[in-house]
Amino acid sequence: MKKAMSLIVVAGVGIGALFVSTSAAATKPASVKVNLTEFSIVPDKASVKAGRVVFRVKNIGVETHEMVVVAATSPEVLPLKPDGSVDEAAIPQAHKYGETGELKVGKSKTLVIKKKMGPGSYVLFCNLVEKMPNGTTMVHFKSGMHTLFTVT
Ligand SMILES: [Cu+2]
Repeated sequence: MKKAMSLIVVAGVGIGALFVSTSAAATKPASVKVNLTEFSIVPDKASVKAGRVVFRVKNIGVETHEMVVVAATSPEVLPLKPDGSVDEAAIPQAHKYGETGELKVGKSKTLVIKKKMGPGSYVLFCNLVEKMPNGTTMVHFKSGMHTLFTVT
């Protein structure tokens, strides 16, 4: 009887250890480095496995930029404002995954996506609209500052 008890305890510890190591692997987020410049968004990998994702975003350009993450099949399907920037208010909350906010030249930000990213297509984009001294605007999204990102 005593022997049987200790066997059960050992088995229990074994299962516990297995569970801990499996869940640790599952919660370790995928890490993606992203460079922002005029006018492109360049991740160091085009896809990651589904789950937690962390974007390490750096502005290597000469102007302020940002990065917004939304679920979408392509940049072309995103709703636009008349000026050609993305109408973020028209994107369902469920499709929004986070954003860095404005990053000045040379600045970095670690964007931890709070929701798990499921398999599918996402668009990373900069939605800044600059007012130029001559009164015109420079719309970063319209200038091509977006890229498709895949979660498998
Ligand atoms: Cu930008």
